Amino acid sequence: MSGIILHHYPQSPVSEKVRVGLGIKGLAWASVEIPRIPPKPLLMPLTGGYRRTPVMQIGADIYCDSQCILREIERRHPEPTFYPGGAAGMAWGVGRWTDGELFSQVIKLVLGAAGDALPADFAEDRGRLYLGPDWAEGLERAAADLPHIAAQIRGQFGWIDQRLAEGRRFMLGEAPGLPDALAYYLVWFVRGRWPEGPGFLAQFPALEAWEARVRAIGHGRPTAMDAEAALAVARTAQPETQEAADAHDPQGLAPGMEVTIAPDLDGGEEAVAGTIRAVNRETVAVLREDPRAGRVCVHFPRVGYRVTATPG
Ligand SMILES: N[C@@H](CCC(=O)N[C@@H](CS)C(=O)NCC(=O)O)C(=O)O
Repeated sequence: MSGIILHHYPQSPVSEKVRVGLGIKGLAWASVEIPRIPPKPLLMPLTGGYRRTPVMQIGADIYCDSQCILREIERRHPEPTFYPGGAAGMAWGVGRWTDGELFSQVIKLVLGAAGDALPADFAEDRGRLYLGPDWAEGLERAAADLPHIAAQIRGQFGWIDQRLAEGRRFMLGEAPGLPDALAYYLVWFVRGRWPEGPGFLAQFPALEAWEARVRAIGHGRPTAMDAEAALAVARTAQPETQEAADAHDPQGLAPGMEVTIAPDLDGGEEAVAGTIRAVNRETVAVLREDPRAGRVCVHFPRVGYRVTATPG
């Protein structure tokens, strides 16, 4: 066993990205199904307030955000590599496009097209999360703007199709890698959650053939675990993360400092507080104590997250 516990739910597209990553690595992992909307009472003790999906746990180390999760999977299980052909830095840059602009357009398309069919609590939660406080108008605007949004996605899926039309089996060549997981989850979401998705995707033959190859990779070997058991794993383990400093940190962050960490731009309400344990240019990890989870170390990416020193 890899010791990996993934907290996720089947319909979550970002979780599908990580599940494909686990498939590429051929790993065995434990699967905890979490609620689709807050409260998430058995997950919050682990993350300290981060509510997005998925979250990875290994003992008492908790990894938030798919960027941080996939990087840690690569570190612990370097073979087969996520970067065939040596594409490491470039592959993460691709992620800023797929998880940024492209992800928000796909979300707008799916939510806008679903309109009144969305359950009210789900619409409010996701509306607020992705469209901000004026989410109700945002949803109406998206519903009225679907042809434009689809045109934006069409152009970008066209880039993926072009890349694959050149005879590559996967984005980087013969072997699957990180860019496949990064692009696949959005295609999976458009196909499964937008009623017009299958017809839309039929205009991209190379993309569809690749999609079938990525689907065939599967998800590795998941085994169901219940959330209480995962909490017990955290409680009985100690964080494995060693103290680490970074002399060049632009914010002067260092082990021992009290900070809060939240998704940049829109994540104020889900800030996680803790004491820095390790910091480098790509990740920051904080220690926190929780009555149910014990002492845990929670890891975040630097890119896309804001770390704020706690005053005093
Ligand atoms: N940047 C995050 C985004 C995660 C994200 O937005 N996940 C969606 C589900 S696919 C989410 O959290 N939705 C709200 C929820 O599950 O409570 C990542 O890469 O992990």
